Amino acid sequence: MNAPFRPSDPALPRHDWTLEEVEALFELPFTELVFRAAEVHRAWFDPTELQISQLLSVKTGGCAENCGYCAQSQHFKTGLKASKLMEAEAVIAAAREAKAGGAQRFCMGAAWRDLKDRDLPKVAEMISGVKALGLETCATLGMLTADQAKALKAAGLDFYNHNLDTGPDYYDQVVTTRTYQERLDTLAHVRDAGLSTCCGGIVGMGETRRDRAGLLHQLAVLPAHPESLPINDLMPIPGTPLGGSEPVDPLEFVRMIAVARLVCPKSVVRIAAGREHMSRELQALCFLAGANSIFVGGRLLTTNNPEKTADEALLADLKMRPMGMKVSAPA
Ligand code: SAM
Ligand code: DTB
Ligand code: SF4
Repeated sequence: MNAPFRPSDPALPRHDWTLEEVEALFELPFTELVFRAAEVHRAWFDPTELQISQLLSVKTGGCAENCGYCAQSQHFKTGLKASKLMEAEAVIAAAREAKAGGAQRFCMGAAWRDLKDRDLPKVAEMISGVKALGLETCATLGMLTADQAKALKAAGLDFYNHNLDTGPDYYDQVVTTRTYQERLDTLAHVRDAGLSTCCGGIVGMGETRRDRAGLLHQLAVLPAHPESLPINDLMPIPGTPLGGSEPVDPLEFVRMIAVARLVCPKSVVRIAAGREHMSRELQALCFLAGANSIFVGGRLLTTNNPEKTADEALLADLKMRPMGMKVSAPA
């Protein structure tokens, strides 16, 4: 049998990318970049399909970290009301509703610097309850130890989200209460526990194109590319240091998606936060450039997301459908 790809095929995953190579992709003419990304997208995925996730903030606000973009940091006055960890039953009820609304994966987010062992039993109960509904499970709970990652896996967790957020050179402009290396360490525990990784970042925080390339380079040289790669367009939060950031050019956002697709060809690339302020045309261009996942439901963690009806109309108009759903036979 013939090998499906030549060794030099651009669709083959590589882990030896240099930062200069990633930067050079950003510099391609736009049409060339999007075309290349669309070709690679088709090598691994059906480009008419989208993975559908839904978020729930299971513990909101009061976080000890000082991430300059975040509504939930206790370092900034954002007017957000903090709340305690939700009861598992309420989380499972929300997941049931998300599933009925078409979500395939349910992602539980907590505003924690790190997971405390005392919270593990309740979190494990949520995860196993959501899993039992037949949903994929994802959690984002801050830093984990190796043992905590294993315990989450044993509870039925499929994905762990832990973003690198930006390139290593810009990181300390965004957050100073933790290091890049600490993020990488948690990602290693996640991989070692056999969990799938969800890891990406944010654009629109005043970073340069080199910083954006720096983030994607870091993801591309990980021992395993993240199974899920979320690209967030900053949701500016008044009261945070980055609340007044200049919005990033929408074409630059498309470039970010296309380069992510090229350097991590088998990753599911998500347009994560920011669709609320994106046109349908921009989203369609992102799907062409290799994005194949979205968050649905009118709410992300503390900010808004397009309403279900708007997304249903977008998918219908683009003739796209949820990943893995059978196309019905013509009558
Ligand atoms: N506390 C955990 C952590 O930081 O890993 C989990 C929750 S945190 C809110 C998850 C991710 O959401 C962040 O890493 C960041 O990439 C993204 N995020 C947070 N606030 C955002 C904003 N205002 N706009 C865009 N993305 C944001
Ligand atoms: C990710 O990359 N984006 C999501 C999820 N992973 C946890 C979070 C987006 C948060 C947007 C701002 C908010 O709603 O507070
Ligand atoms: Fe805390 Fe996560 Fe927000 Fe940073 S991004 S302040 S760690 S909730």
